[in-house]
Amino acid sequence: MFCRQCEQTANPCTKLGVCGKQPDTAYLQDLLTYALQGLATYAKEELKEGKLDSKVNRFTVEALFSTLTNVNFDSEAIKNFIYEAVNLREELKGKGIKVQETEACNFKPADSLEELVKQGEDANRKLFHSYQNEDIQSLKEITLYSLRGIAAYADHAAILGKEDNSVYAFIYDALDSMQRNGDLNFWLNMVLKAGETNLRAMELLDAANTGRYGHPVPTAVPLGYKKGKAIVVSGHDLRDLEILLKQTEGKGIYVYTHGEMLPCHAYPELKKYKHFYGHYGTAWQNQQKEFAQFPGAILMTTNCIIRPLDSYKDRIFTTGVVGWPGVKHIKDKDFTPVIEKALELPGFPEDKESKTVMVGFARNAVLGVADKVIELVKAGKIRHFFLVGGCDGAKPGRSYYTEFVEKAPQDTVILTLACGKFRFFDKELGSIDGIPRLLDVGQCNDAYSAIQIALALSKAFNVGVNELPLSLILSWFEQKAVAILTTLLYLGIKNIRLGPSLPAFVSPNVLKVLVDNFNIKPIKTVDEDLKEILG
Ligand code: FSO
Ligand code: SF4
Repeated sequence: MFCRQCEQTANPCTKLGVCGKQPDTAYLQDLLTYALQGLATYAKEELKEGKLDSKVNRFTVEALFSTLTNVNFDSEAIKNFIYEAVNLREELKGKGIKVQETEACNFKPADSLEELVKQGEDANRKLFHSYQNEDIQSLKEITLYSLRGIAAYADHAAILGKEDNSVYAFIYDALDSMQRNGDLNFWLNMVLKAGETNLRAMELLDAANTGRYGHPVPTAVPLGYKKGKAIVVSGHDLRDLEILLKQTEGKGIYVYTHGEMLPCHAYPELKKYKHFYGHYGTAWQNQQKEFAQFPGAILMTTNCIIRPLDSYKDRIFTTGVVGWPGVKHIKDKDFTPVIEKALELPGFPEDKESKTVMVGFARNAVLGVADKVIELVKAGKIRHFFLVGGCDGAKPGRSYYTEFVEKAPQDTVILTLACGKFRFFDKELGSIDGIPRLLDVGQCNDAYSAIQIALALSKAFNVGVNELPLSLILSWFEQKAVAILTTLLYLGIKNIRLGPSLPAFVSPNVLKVLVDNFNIKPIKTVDEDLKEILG
């Protein structure tokens, strides 16, 4: 196998993914990507004509989402996606659409899993080793990983009924182009187009979430628990959580969030459920320890799942595009097996009171106090804003982000989002004239909200975003973060500090372009970076 799509890669992962992905599954995911390229060639034309069945759009984003880091480790599930991609391609072909065919247009999947894996080895060569130029390869990979991130956002939005053909059109175009010869400029443009498309996908998701569940409102979330039966929900999917809350109502079960589900407590239409109690645990990479101690059932709605330990393998469930071999998958959103499991298990023996954390500072809440914030900036009471956000992970270098927040001066405000916040989410940072110094904007899926806050501030101060007293201190791990990064580049945002290490798929020349044009910098030490930013 050859995989270097995430931050924890062994650069590349070749024998077994650091994430736990087996070589066979990795090859099948490569084959799926290849099959999707063949499908895209036809879907692209059919969409242009306005004749494409929406099932192809939905299928494509789900299939791409399944190849994102820490989503689907189940070879059987990936195999089914491959067959379905080819079926859909043949269906479109049968309509007589004229296309300029590529090899992938005629790919025939083998019958056995073993043979498919062999075909996957070939697909891997095509995807990662058949290039003349490492810079074009680098840009193609940035595009592919962004597509996976865009697909994740588009899938979440579509689940709640928000779609836009421009997003699908780009996905098909990029997948199709990957098999053709584009020069460096072509691929540089493609990366920026990915950023533009991702902005649209995130906008759709923001509209979907706030349209259905209301705008998040500042909310205190308990980190303790209540005596009684329990289910913990992880991942990112608000709809799954809503369905589970409805199905558990009146059953004597408390529902808790884990990881990226924490911000769900701030949505009016979710927080209204009395048995939606609090937050359990921290970020994804701590799940083995935390789930082992949780006395109830566990539901994974999206990334990031890691190898379930035997101690909880029989009480963890997956749904949506998530999969782990041998773990019970809920297909139809009937969560009865999860509920029955929770009722069988002991639950928490007694209440545990503990501190609370504040969530719900998404764009509507923050912009609601914009006048006050602007006043405080003008009065010199707020000197600077930092957006300390992004993914968490296991590497020791990630303590930089905790230290950064601890050392940020008292007259600065920290905006945060995504699972990286668990390194400091329960710190008491105080407030500045009633404005909390730590503002949780939401999930990584809410990056759109943070962008809107920055754009509104730049309008209020009548300066460009790059001239605002705002610095972006980002941590990345997987492909949603890659997509967000391309969006920031598309918006012309400069001086981003990125860590804990730079992506392995960015070639030295591509990095130079990013540094020269956008002044992207790797994180240094907290003291050096703070000194450089604040002068
Ligand atoms: Fe974290 Fe995982 Fe949300 Fe990522 S849970 S690391 S960017 O997949 O999705 O922030
Ligand atoms: Fe390695 Fe990351 Fe790929 Fe997993 S997703 S195999 S850890 S590069």
